[in-house]
Amino acid sequence: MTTPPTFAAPHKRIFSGVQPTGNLHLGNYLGAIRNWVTLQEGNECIYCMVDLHAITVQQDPAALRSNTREVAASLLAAGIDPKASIVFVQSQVPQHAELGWIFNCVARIGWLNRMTQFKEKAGKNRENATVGLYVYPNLMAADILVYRATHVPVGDDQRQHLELCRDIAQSFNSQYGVDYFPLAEPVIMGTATRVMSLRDGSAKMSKSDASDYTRINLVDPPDLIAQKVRKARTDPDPIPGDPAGLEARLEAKNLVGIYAALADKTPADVLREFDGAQFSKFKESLADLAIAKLSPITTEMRRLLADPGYVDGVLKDGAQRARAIAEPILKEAQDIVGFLRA
Ligand code: AQP
Repeated sequence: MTTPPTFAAPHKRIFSGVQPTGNLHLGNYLGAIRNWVTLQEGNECIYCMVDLHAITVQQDPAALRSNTREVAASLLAAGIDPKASIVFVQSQVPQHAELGWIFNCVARIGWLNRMTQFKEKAGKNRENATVGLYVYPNLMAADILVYRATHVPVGDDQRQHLELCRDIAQSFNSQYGVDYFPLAEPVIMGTATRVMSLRDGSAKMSKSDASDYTRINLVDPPDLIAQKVRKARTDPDPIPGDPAGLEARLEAKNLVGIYAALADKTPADVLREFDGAQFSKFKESLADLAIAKLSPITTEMRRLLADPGYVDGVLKDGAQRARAIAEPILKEAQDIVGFLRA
């Protein structure tokens, strides 16, 4: 019997991705990007525009290209430093898709059948969903493991996919008798916020929602932000003095949560400050705060987008650095699987 190869344990490395399916919104910012900026301090971070994931639902090619550049510009404008972190586009690093195929042959259909996001995104007409949407979590596992990343900042909505990534790593390791892929840990950020739609407190704020009034985009000018906040759905009751008063008031709770996240306060602090105020008054303060926090990002983003050559250059450099890490890892994985080397 041959002894299985041994590998040095992977060092701490953070990976996360965002779909270039539209303009980034306040949910992406408060739930993810803001934390990615913080994580750069003292960590090796890899941040990716996941265009292979984006095409699991139909995309207009020209829009996909411009959204990819815009999302990259938003990350840079929000404070992702392309010298400290690796920022790149998934399709420019083919090792993701190659490892993804190996994982298609490790993951089990039963595991994918349990993924709630597939059920939500496929909707009633599941037979008509793409195969790509179904195997999306296998590719997400490859995104993480092609760097042997150990930590992944994920929103609540992605937790189940990260669990699947751990199952795939464990199954690969045990199937081939190696200790190769790490079981990536979620990075729980104290300030991570789940931001809901401005029109429906039970649905998450989303890039692909048909109505633009459900979300605040990072590119929105101040007057549009103010208008969206003014039109946000609420109820007729005033602001309660403590969090118990927000139970079953989903839209009110969402707006208070957004204010708290933007102001770096707890919802309880915000409720104490606005106890008894009408929502019309609270919305004015919320709009002012959102404009103050987002305007510098929007301005920087517009500056960057006026120079697409710069953004493309950052992405090209990022893809080169990403490939330099991913290539030897994919080769090792292929050796483990038993592929004949070219
Ligand atoms: N509403 C949200 N609140 C908090 N965090 C959110 N994220 C997305 N929406 C919210 C987090 O942002 C990161 C990038 O997400 P994504 O673009 O890869 O995909 P998504 O979660 O599917 O985001 P969208 O906006 O809903 O896109 P579409 O409409 O294309 O599906 C992730 O960390 C996510 O948790």
